[in-house]
Amino acid sequence: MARTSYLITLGSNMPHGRYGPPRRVIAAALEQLDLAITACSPVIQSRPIGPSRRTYANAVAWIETDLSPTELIYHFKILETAFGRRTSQRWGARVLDLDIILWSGGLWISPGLIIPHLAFRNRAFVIGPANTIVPNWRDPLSGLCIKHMKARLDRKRRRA
Ligand code: PH2
Ligand code: MG
Ligand code: MG
Repeated sequence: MARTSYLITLGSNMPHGRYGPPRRVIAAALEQLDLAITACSPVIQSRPIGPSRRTYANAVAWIETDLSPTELIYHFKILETAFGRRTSQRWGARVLDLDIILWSGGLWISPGLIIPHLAFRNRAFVIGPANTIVPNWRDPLSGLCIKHMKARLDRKRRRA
């Protein structure tokens, strides 16, 4: 596949024996991804969404690679396992979670993988960091740019 851009998220809410707390896990994963990272957001701390009660470290990266979505997600699963991720339970606590949010190819649907990521538009821990590196990246489904989603989330939060 020709050079392709991906927007990915990194998440961690469990420490790693060697790398340490979640924010260090994210830094180590970025080093070990072995992909061309065009831009990376700061690592933020975020309150867990879902049943796990442990605080997350999250970051967003823009990467470029010749890998297809299927190949890239396979690469991610291998790295997650190498970092000691055990649970594949939905939303369970995890040492490392790597997800594809958007890619330059528009819509992608295959067994087990849908891009754009189904839930990213309302997740402040994705939209906030993404807005620092790719505010103009447009979601092919809603037609909104990241910066529009950020403004919408901020408005919602102010009303709450
Ligand atoms: N990931 C989840 C579920 N909940 N909450 C935060 N704050 N950050 C995450 O990365 C996250 C989550 C499922 O992958
Ligand atoms: Mg996830
Ligand atoms: Mg995942």
